[in-house]
Amino acid sequence: MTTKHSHSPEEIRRLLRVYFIMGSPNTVGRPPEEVLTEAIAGGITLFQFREKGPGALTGSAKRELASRLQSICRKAGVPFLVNDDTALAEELNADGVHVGQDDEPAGILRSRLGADKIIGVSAHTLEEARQAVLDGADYIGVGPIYPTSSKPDAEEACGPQLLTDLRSQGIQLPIVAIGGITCLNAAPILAAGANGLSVISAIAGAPDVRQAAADFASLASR
Ligand code: TZP
Ligand code: ICP
Ligand code: MG
Repeated sequence: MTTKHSHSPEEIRRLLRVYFIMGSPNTVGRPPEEVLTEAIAGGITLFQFREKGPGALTGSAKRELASRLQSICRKAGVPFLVNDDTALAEELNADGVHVGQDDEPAGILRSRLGADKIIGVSAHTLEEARQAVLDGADYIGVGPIYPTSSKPDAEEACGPQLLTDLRSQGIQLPIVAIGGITCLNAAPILAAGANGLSVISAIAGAPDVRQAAADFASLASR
């Protein structure tokens, strides 16, 4: 059997603990560079550039923002992933990508990007989770756990129960939970078997971004 990924599951589980996702539509009037810098100071472990939604940048403006955010991550030693736009990820030599079920299949991405890139896939069912394992994904993103307003086309909230189910049916791949997560509702998610918390609005929209990230970091490293 060939090794499909070079990051160990232990390393991936550690990176998933506080997985911050952001694009310019998520920062409520503040420069994304500033918000990312504060989130890093608070202790985020992984970053995903997701430039989607009302007013999202495209073309060179998107690429330039991505490149600035990538530099901020690189200086801090926080891996930089790109959502969906695998061409942009390749152009920037990003640390990895996160794709949904309607995007390029993870198995094809794995062959193209190589073993050392981090590949994450959204999964909503046991079957999708099993396929992600076969495709050589490093982790799956499971959700929305709770209702969210950050993704208008999100599926119905699944609750922490889906995490319990995936674990009890033998899925051992690192899992990050997503969707409507706050510090107040995160405990049952971790108890149900998620390795980390993926968050947009509870960090990007927080009155004190650094403190919000730090609060998640202390929850997730327990
Ligand atoms: N995928 C499922 S829910 C979601 C995405 C991208 C949005 C998560 O955002 P928030 O603000 O943390 O609920
Ligand atoms: N999970 C993660 C980690 N990122 C996403 N963009 C998503 C699900 C939809
Ligand atoms: Mg997608």
